[in-house]
Amino acid sequence: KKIIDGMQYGFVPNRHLWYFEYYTPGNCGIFMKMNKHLYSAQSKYQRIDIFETDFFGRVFSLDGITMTTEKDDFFYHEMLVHVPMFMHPNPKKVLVIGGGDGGSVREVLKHKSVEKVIMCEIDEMVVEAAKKYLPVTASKLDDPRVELVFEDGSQFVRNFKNEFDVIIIDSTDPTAGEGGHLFTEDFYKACFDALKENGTFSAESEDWLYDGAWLRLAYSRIKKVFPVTKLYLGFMPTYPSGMWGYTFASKGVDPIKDFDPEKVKNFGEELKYYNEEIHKAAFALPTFLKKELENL
Ligand code: AAT
Repeated sequence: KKIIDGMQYGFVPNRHLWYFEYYTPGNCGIFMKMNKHLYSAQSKYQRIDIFETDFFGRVFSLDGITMTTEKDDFFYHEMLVHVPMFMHPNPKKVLVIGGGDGGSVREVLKHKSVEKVIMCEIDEMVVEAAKKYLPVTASKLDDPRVELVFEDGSQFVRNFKNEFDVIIIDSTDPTAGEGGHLFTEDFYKACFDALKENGTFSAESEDWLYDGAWLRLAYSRIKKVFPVTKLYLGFMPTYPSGMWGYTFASKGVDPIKDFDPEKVKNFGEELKYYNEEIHKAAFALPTFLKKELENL
């Protein structure tokens, strides 16, 4: 009886493959039972894997770190994208840096005002693999409003001054691949310069529990550059600790005082995570985190 129950829940270790991701500093992590390996390659920048699981659907990982799963991709992409998008009065031109799976671009294009999105992803092989094996996430990468650029985003953004309405940093961890370039003060300054006067910005900023040092560093560096800088949080089941940090920044717009909930209520496009209550709630921080940020 026990063995049959075990098999039903997948607890028989030797009849399938397992994926393990080790969290910083290496003594805990997440594991998933894999059904099938779909794609595996070593690009110039990183190892790319896409596989199928019963529970999370298709999973995309870089250097053994989970980037996207079909089950919870909307938790992350909706929070990263809609907070800065709704804080802009009329976003027309948007720059996404990283985000090769296409999830952020898909969310940006839900905003009808958008005329052009440039996605600058360093690794062309990620985009090719996503188009082939992650159709749900990559669904809008062929949209005519999208321009794909394959370059280091930290350099690319320096080509622009006063150009974008919204800039979104959908980058890998600072310790992985080429992600570190997207966590420097210099880079954030270049983003500031590339944004128009009422421009808004968001950046994935890691988690407090395992990667707190990076969260604090990202936040404090962005704060040095932008007059308005606010950390916000969202649930993200398949990222370390499940509580994910994002930083909102702007040249003046305040994400709470200047927020118009009616815009979200009347949006007309399907959103599964983000709504007007979540927008406000996401900026409420637990005491320990609030205190830490006050001292930065
Ligand atoms: N939306 C999926 C989530 C990601 S993917 C981040 C992407 O950033 C990767 O495809 C990677 O190739 C790209 N990238 C890394 N460095 C650069 C760079 N310097 N310029 C442009 N693109 C870059 C992020 C998940 C967060 C991790 C959670 N632990």
